Amino acid sequence: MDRRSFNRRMLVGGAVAATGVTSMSAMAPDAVPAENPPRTAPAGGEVRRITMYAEKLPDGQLGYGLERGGATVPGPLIELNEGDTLHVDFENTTDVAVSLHVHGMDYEISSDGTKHTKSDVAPGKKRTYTWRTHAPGRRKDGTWRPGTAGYWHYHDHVVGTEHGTGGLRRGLYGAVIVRRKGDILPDKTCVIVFNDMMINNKPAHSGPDFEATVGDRVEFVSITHGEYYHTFHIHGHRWADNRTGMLTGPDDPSQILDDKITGPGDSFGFQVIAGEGVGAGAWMYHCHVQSHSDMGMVGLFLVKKPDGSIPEYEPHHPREGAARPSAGGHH
Ligand SMILES: [Cu+2]
Repeated sequence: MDRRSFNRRMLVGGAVAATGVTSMSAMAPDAVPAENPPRTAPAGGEVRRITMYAEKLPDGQLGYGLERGGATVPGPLIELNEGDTLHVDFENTTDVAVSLHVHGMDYEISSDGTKHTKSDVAPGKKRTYTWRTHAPGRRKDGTWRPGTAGYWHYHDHVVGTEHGTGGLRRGLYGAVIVRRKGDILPDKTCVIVFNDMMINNKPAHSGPDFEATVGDRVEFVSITHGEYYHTFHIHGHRWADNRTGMLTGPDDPSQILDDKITGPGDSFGFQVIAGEGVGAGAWMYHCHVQSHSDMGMVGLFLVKKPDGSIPEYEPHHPREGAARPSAGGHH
């Protein structure tokens, strides 16, 4: 026990005598042994290699995928641990030059994914992009160097314009999560990209919806692209405005939010326990800019009871995974 939590327990203990509550219930939450501790991220340091394809989708959108014919919008979720290196063997199967540009990682200029550095990929060609990550630590001059851990994203930087405006518009984007040793791992991750007036490039008023069962630890990654600012809001659930979206303990001063402003290029993430304190339901998430929500920037977080039912819910549009004109997938 460090000095800070020791002092806290002492203070709480003092209050016990005054109020007469039992010492167990008054104990600082971090002092109570966890009954069923969640899985946590291991230390990084691995060198990994994946193949990624840029493809044209049947509806004219563009997507990234980990196998031929498997491209989705958003692209595949990439998860790393601080210290990992990722080599992405990238193949462009489309008829325009495409690139892979990432936020937050350490990479040499040759992996920038931009036209002026000639790190884009012509139609039919291949290129390897290398992303590195690192744990936090002290620099030689004594200042603190932050680690790579965070909710980041990758996208095209060359289709349409030298900023990839056309590629982003057509779906060339995805999420990267870098975890720190000890970070709590979720049961599932949902990636939600506000891109102009669309969510994950789906038509207005058509989700995407995400499913979970009460008690699941669900991670949300919010990414924004395009021309507008948005506000990400979810009903019935809250998060902490810090790196992981979760409080580290009773003294973590991070603000608790259920709505966050987000602009082009931004990303953040958080975890919730589905239905915690509120139960099952079709919990809406949406952009809270009123005209944007009215225009259909809305989806559902479908939290089921253990028996699979969702109270007060009548599906009014195709469920996630159901046949739709768009071939885009999501997590
Ligand atoms: Cu909006």
